[in-house]
Amino acid sequence: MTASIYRTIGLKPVSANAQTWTEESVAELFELPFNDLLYRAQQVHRAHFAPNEVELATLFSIKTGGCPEDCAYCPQAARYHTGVEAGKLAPLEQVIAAAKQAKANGATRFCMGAAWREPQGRDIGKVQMMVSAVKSLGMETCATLGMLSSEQAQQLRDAGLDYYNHNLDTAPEFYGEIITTRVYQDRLDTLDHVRQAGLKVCCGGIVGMGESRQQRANLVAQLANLDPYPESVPINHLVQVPGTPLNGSEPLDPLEFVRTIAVARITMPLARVRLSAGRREFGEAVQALCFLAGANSIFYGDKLLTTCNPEAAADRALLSKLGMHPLAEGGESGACDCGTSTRAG
Ligand code: SAM
Ligand code: DTB
Ligand code: SF4
Repeated sequence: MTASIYRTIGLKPVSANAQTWTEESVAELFELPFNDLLYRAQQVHRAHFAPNEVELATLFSIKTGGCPEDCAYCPQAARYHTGVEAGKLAPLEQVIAAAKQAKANGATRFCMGAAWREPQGRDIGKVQMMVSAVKSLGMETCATLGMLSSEQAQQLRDAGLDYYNHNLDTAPEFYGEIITTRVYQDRLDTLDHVRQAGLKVCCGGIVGMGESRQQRANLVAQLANLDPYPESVPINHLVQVPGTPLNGSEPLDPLEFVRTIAVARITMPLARVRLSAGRREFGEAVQALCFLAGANSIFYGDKLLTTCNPEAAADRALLSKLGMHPLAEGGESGACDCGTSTRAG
């Protein structure tokens, strides 16, 4: 972001990783007239990214269900009766086959998710083999396995992992309403271990869990104040699953979701902001607004971890209708309006 653009949009010029966002300043962004907010977000977006390019990331559940944690949104927590069966760790060949399929469909990133509180014993060694195999296909690799020690993070890095996904999920003051089996600081500690190991950070949250607008702003402030802020920021819309405590929550106004994307874009200009879980319920027009607000990544493929995502063919049709195209293999195009380089992410 050049200083001139910050003047244009009324924000102070700062270096990408050194700005502190107060909760008030983020809340002020949320309060802007919708058109003003989207205009600002689009300006920031165009300063750093090719405006019509979107990253396609495919998720694969390497270990489903049976999780000991109590995350109130999650269909994979053993304590809720959601119909998700606890499975074993997927065999390596199955993971490779899924990654090859994802690549053939046009995804450039493959994200492996496990319903663990944290990896145990020999788990990391097995995931290392998956990471190396997927990496050798020429895909970017991401994993989300729960809490990590410094050593585990380093082992994943050594295997060729590019990104580690670990979400803050919500604002610190709302967190206790959603999860009681681990605390916010545990999440921050894992993010530190991931950074120290030289991995790129994928970290975001979920909206639509009954939090207030101020709490949405506080989540974004937490993310934007990580130093440096994450390279990837998944913004999930709660997928309501029968059997979970959050099933039946008051639905979030979709325009409020769009605002959250826009505020994430403005506060984390170089991050890849991912329109993540829960977009199937939105329809095309709201998704188009999310792209206008600066989202430039989606989960792509008919399934997320255990719930449905829009069908890949429908996504291709939507992108085509919008004149958007997938990010090519090999990463960032670097193309943007202002000529500054983009940060991988
Ligand atoms: N077990 C690991 C952990 O929790 O860190 C990794 C997998 S967990 C499923 C990854 C993330 O998925 C969660 O942090 C949460 O943000 C998101 N997620 C899970 N269930 C969701 C739901 N029903 N709606 C939206 N996002 C959800
Ligand atoms: C993230 O932020 N969202 C993804 C990914 N990271 C691992 C997971 C969404 C899960 C949605 C519920 C399910 O399919 O089980
Ligand atoms: Fe377990 Fe992760 Fe689901 Fe929480 S979000 S219950 S840690 S799988």
